Amino acid sequence: MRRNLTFLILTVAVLAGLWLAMKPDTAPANNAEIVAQTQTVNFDIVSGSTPEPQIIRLKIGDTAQLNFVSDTDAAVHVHGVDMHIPLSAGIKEQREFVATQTGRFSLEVHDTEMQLGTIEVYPR
Ligand SMILES: [Cu+2]
Repeated sequence: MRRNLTFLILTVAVLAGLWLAMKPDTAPANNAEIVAQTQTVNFDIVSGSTPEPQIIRLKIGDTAQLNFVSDTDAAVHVHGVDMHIPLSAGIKEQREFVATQTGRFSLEVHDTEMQLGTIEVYPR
């Protein structure tokens, strides 16, 4: 009888230990994925170009804050959306690109046809 009781207590202890060790993580899921993000991207254009094209990765609903400074007058075009950004030498221009459709949108300096980068928009 006493042996049965010991066995029962041991069994319960082992099961309780297993449950504690294996219970699912109840911490809330990381919800950063579902919160829209804003990225700031700076383009310092010298003689119509930048050192290397930038890749900006967004998900639907995200925003890219685009900051431009050019040492010469220039015009930047974001292909695929109707965004033209005239730049005056030395004057900072800011534009918000809100990701409303998936795709790849290249940024180009029109006079020099230099690629400043590409905005890639992915589904959320
Ligand atoms: Cu263009």
